[in-house]
Amino acid sequence: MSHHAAIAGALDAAARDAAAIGQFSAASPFTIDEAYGIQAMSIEHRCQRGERRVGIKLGFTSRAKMVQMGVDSLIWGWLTDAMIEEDGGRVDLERYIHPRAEPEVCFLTRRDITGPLTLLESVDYLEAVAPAIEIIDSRYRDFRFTLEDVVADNCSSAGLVVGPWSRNVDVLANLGVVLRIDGRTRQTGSTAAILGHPLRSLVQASHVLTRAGAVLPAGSLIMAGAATAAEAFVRGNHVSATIGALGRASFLAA
Ligand code: 0L1
Ligand code: MG
Repeated sequence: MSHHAAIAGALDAAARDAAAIGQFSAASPFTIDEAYGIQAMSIEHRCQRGERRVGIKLGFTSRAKMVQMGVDSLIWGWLTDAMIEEDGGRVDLERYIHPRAEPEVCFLTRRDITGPLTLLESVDYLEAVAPAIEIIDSRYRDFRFTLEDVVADNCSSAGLVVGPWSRNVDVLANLGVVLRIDGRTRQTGSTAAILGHPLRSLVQASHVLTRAGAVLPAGSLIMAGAATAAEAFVRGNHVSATIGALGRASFLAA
């Protein structure tokens, strides 16, 4: 087994068992392209266990997230069906190591994305939009990593809660974003913080997929990236995200 395959196996096991591990890139550096290769191998392990790819997530699409994690590049990872948590339901913390919640916009696509899109074209690829919460959960101890390490770790993808779908695509430019834990406001922001406009995440998604040689089928989810920093939560917390006119997504950590 190659060294990169061994890293992919270790990251997959850490996610499956919700057990933190150390970083890899300090001891044996790898490039960003190699990190995406490791990510692909690690997702393949999930698919072999019966999980299905349902979309992708973009990360670090806002300054708030870049500053929080000390990086300056947009990254992306895969979402699988096993990551979907019920809106308004209970999220079982046994599945997670040290989860954090971040408010996001989620897109549902209506056409296959087979190549790079312009901003104007991107609207035509949208079926619906929803308020959402991404639950990120780095597999690395203390939530610390290099850019290469986090990409290899599928960009900390762990869970997502998607609120009510609507066709409210025209209002996305500057919606108020509020993340609450137990009713107390913990983060506020605007959808304008997501690359200037959340639709730009769709454009970026088309570019990263093209670079990866991947086609995203119609009916896929795209998480646009957080407008604010992420917040840690613990058992018993009620977590909600409100995204202006899109509405609210929420869960109880159990
Ligand atoms: O914005 C993001 O979803 C980035 C996720 C990867 C980094 C992190 O764990 O914060
Ligand atoms: Mg995110």
